[in-house]
Amino acid sequence: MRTITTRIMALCTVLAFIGMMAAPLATFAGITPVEIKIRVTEKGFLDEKGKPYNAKNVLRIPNGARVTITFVFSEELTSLAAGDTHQVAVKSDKGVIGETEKIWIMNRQASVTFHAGEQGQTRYRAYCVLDCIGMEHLTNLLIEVV
Ligand SMILES: [Cu+2]
Repeated sequence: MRTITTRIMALCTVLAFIGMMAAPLATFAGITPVEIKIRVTEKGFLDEKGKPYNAKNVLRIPNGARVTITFVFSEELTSLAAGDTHQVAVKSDKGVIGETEKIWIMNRQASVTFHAGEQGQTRYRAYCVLDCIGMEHLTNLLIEVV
């Protein structure tokens, strides 16, 4: 009888241990990766509906998620900027965490992937690193971890 009790207790201990180990894993895996597309134009960074990102329209990303931001070259063909090239860097308070390839009419999109909130970061910003038409509107895409 005593042996059975001991075995049950041992089993409970093992199960409790597995539970403790599994809980953080489940939480981590439970956060769905986020994919966001952002249009890059001489007028600035726009969301998929064409609405500009600015101080009032901040891009929000969920804490802990693996985030991929795809920057899409979206200059109008009638504009001089159609011949332009952009390249977007993403920066946290600690420095640059990623940079896209160059995007232009023949290579229209490129992505940056990172973990939102890594190392306690609460915000990021993105900007074009090239001298382009409209560069003054491509200096400050605000990204907030929520
Ligand atoms: Cu640019």
